[in-house]
Amino acid sequence: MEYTKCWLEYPRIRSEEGRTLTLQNLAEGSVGQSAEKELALGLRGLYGIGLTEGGPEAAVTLKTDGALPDGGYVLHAAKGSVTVRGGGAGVLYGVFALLRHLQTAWCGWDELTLEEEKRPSNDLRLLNHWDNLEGDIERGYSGRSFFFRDNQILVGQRTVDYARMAASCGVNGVVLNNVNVRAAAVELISDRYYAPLRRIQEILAAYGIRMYLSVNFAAPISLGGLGTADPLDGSVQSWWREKADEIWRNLPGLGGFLVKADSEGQPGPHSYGRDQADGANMLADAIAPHGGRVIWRCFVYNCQQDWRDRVTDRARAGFDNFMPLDGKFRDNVTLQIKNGPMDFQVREPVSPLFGGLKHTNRILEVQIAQEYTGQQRHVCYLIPWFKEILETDLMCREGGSRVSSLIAGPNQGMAAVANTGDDPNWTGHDLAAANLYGFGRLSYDTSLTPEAIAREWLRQTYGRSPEVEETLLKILLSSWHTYEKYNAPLGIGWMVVPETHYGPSVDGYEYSRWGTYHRADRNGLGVDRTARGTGYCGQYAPALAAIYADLETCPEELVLFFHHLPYTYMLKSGVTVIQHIYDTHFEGASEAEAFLRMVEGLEGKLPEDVYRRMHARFVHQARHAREWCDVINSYFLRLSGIQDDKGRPIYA
Ligand code: GCV
Repeated sequence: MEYTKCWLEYPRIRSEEGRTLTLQNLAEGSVGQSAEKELALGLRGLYGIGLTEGGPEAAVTLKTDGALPDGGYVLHAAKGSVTVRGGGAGVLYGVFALLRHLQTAWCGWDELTLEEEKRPSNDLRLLNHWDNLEGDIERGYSGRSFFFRDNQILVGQRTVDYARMAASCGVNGVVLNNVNVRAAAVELISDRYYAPLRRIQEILAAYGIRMYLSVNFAAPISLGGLGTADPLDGSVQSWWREKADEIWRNLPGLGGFLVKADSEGQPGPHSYGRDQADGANMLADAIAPHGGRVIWRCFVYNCQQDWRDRVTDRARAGFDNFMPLDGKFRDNVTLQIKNGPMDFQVREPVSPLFGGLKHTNRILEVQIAQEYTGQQRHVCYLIPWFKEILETDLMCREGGSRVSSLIAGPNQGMAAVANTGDDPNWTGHDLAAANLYGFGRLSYDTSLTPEAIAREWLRQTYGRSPEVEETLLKILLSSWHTYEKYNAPLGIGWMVVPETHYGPSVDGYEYSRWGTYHRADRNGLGVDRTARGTGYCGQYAPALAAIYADLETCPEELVLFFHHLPYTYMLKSGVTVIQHIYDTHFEGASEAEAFLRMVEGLEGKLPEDVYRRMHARFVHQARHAREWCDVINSYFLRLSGIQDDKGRPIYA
């Protein structure tokens, strides 16, 4: 199927057809060759300029520089002469940066004047694919997998273009398969799949990307025929050691394993009375001789809760399970922690584990697959949200403890659950590609602003049209807040249809086993997570815990996450909780309607197929946002009996 190249289309800036530039390529290895290929592609597209081999006087020099850290680069451009020096993949990143600057400045080749030095903010910048071997994607909203189909591995030009896109925004690691490792996926670490996996690995490696695999903790049983997967059992340990030798013999350079253990039905060390460190360390020891890393997820909670039980609080689970183990993990283990304590809701506080852990490597896990944020049918540019998370100060260290600094440093970083599939535009909604691009850029450089990232992406994707750029920028930058307005109010989350996680269902999860409750009654709603309630607040450093526990200082957008409040409680914004619910839902729905009108103004200014795809999604979003508004407002009017003070239509 034909597909777009997203932001790597290289629309023509001006024609210099027939011109050639000399290139001296001193960049090493397959990454050096990719850097040259990408430069050639970019220059041909942007200007029609060709490249020819040159010597020391060449117009462009690419060079590996061992003094720079992996991924760092120095870029110098003046009067048509360009030098890019980089450490490891840095030379490739420098080339992509050069092409990006030419497009954002929208200037001729000779006109760019630039001195830029960059080092990645994060060591690990990972995409996690939840692709299944059968070809479906768990929580995938852009078609089917382009890695797997019918238990076969797909390798082709699309794999190469995927690697190009990922590298162009700074991604340096990719987990190919779903963390729920079932059926044939268990056999990814066997002879059945090594040969095609190696081909994918080589493609990724040429773009500075390490491949990782999700593995099943019980593989010694299902694959090895042992009677146990107990991490302290000698036969299990030697099975994994021998397996690791075999894996790395076949896939040298593999980054390591991603593991979801003791979570939502996946096996893990708890089944044997062992803790999470016992499990992670056993795997870490097996793969350490090969330089492998275990990325161990902290999404461990009781998904069989009784809704009648008001003491157990799912939000506490990550911290309660992992905090006592701080310092017990091997160096080649990194814990991967979801941004919030629940599960990728439109708004949550930052997980207290980021601040609590002092002696353990950490990765911040976010989700660009919009599971709870509109499933790539609603526009929801998530980079402002991720930026807010990175800037949150957890008040756990003298001199500042923003999340961005807590996850910086060796063997730490960021991971995103990917939003790609085999749709012709890769991400379902054309504008969802901004999340893919934006995650990479932000994880590479956490100082970037969401606006700067969006502008870069728009300019590279749609060329230079001020009207297109300003209109889509406005939509992107307000889209997360708009989505939040018509969703569950004030941080409480979870008012979605169970299973699909799409569309409003206020009580969908209220009487279920998932530990996700809003506790609404005729007087009020919210969960008391202060010391009087579940005590979750106490998992933060004392200064921050005090801020959340006090209604005077608790950030308003999270107030129902931390407190149970009457509908008549007066918020600092000057309206009651119930009036806030009505107002924001009406606002959200009319903003979605306004998005549609704005996009309609772009007819004839965007490529026709892009316009058609986008328009259909905005029509749906406007209608669906109205549905959200009406369901939520009607539910709370019926329950509270309190009228909207503006008298708008609500279906009592
Ligand atoms: C891959 C949520 C999703 C699941 C997902 C899980 C996880 O519960 O709904 O589909 O499983 O998170 O992050 O492991």
